[in-house]
Amino acid sequence: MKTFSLILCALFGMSVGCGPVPAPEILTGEGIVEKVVIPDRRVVVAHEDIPGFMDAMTMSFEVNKPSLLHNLKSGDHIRFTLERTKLTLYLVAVEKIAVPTAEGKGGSD
Ligand SMILES: [Cu+2]
Repeated sequence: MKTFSLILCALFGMSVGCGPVPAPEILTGEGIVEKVVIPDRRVVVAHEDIPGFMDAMTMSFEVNKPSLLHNLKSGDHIRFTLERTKLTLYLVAVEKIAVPTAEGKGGSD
């Protein structure tokens, strides 16, 4: 099968276990921000299932750019993008998503 895999490498030149630096796998998920830890470049997220990767859980993600954390706070509902390699897992993009609140009365602060 080695030959077969080499042929795939030649044809596609990507992550079939041949290149020195395999392309990262891109995954997306959704969740609720529990905590933002700026000094550690981390955000703790209660995330939903990430199909093919993880079940729903609360965990900490390292971001590749600290600026990704600037607009986040506890309670934000987010959609995020992860870049995963054999050795690393980084959160590389995040956007807030609006969540319709069941009891939203447009409260006045
Ligand atoms: Cu997880």
